Amino acid sequence: MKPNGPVETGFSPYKMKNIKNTAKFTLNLPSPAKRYYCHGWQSWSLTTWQDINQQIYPPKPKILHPLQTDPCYVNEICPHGSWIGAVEMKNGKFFLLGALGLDAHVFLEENTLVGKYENEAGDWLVAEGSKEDVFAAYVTALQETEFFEKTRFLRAKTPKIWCSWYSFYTHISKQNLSEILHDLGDLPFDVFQVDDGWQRNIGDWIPNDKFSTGMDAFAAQIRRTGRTPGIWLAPFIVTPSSTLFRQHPDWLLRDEKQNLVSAGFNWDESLYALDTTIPAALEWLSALMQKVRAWGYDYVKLDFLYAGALPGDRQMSMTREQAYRQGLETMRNALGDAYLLTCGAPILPSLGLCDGIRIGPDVASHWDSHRDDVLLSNFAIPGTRNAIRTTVNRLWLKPLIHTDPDVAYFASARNTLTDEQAQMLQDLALVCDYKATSDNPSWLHAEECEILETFLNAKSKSLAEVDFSDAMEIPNPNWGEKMLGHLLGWLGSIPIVMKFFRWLDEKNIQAKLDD
Ligand code: 9PG
Repeated sequence: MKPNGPVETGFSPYKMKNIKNTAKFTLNLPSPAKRYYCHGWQSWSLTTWQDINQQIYPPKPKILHPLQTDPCYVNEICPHGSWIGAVEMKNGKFFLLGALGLDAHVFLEENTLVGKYENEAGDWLVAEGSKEDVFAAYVTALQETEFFEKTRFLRAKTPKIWCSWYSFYTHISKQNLSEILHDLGDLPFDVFQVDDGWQRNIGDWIPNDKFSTGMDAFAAQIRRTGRTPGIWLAPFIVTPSSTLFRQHPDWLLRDEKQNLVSAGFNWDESLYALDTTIPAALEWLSALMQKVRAWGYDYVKLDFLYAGALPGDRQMSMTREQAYRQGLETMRNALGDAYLLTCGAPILPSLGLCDGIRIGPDVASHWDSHRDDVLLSNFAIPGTRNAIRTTVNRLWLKPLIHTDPDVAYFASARNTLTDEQAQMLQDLALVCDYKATSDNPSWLHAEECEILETFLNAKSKSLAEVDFSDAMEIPNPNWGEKMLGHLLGWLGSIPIVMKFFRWLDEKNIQAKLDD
């Protein structure tokens, strides 16, 4: 890495400039900026316009850092983000510095935008102008990179999806999903997607007892209703209780001391990652994707993909995002012409290899949470306001890839969103032009069912038509809340406490299902 790259000072002469092969690029701003655009690393990571006078604290608990942020930069104090940084100046003008390669990060240090590649040198785009101009310039420059040699994956149409997650969570079975399949009637969904809950374990991608007749039989059942079968997997994650973990400890990502690299905590377990530079692991990934295609699934949601790009000491020498891309490309090739939706996925390294990408955290049947927002500063955790905020701030990606904002809600039962909040989420789907819901049709009143049908047939909306400002703010904790947050964050990093919170969530889900 060069110790010091070229330094650009002052305003124009350029409106847009390509900088070639530079490890560190510094752009001196003509005056202090008003707001900074922080771009999160993966689907769920916070993406927001940060007021220069506002501090955004690292999210808590720490145990979730690898799962929600780029753990390499989580403790940076200055405003920063992955691959791209932009500033809004007091005169209303914007400057943008964006990487045109992988493994890059941008920082605002006083009055300078600093872009750094982690290992090698790479290209940058600098743009100056209106907000629309600078993001459009970045999109155009990205389209000219090697990511887009494979443009065959930008399909003309986005599918309309019924997804099992936000009504059943892991409580799916052949029986309850068969009922939904029936109850959906003539509603114009293209895809019926089975989410988390069908598999034996995270790593053991074979059907569990709730799908004892096999995933191929269930795909055939979906197909008979005229819909495309969809399925969820988290192929880069391995949990300690899985058979894969026991059989292939040599496939797991390790650090320099040969300790396992944490990929966070979920499903009541520690998460670990596959090293996607290991040929045998790649073969396994390829065979897994061929298997789900052979079962009959033509829409595949690959989740928790960030695990493939965590920092670690990989078997073959390549950067972490190159390793991720190699793993994803292997699966893409094995999936053939199936629709591939990536989720929990690093944004830039996924471009060109998938059809769609989730561009925000999960929605939830609630708007916000004092615990998560104010005490824990965690804006990547499931919550409708968090989902809208990050998704709206990533809409510039739309010309590059299908942008999935997650599902919209139509049922007022088992849901605490106000009509306006539910409407905002529906409008977001129309702005993204990506429509999905998990609503159980039997929870919908006749009028809600009509609204759902109208939504599925509606044409897309432009960003200018909808006011998302209620979702944009980042709440600021006071001193007492910060202290309480530290205590809660510390407690939350103890697995048993996490398990307790999860037990509470589960009780809540069960109560809704029994209702
Ligand atoms: C299945 C789910 C759904 C969902 C995905 C993903 O921050 N978190 O702890 C966190 C947990 C789960 C999660 C996202 C974030 O959800 O986005 O649509 O498929 O997995 O387990």
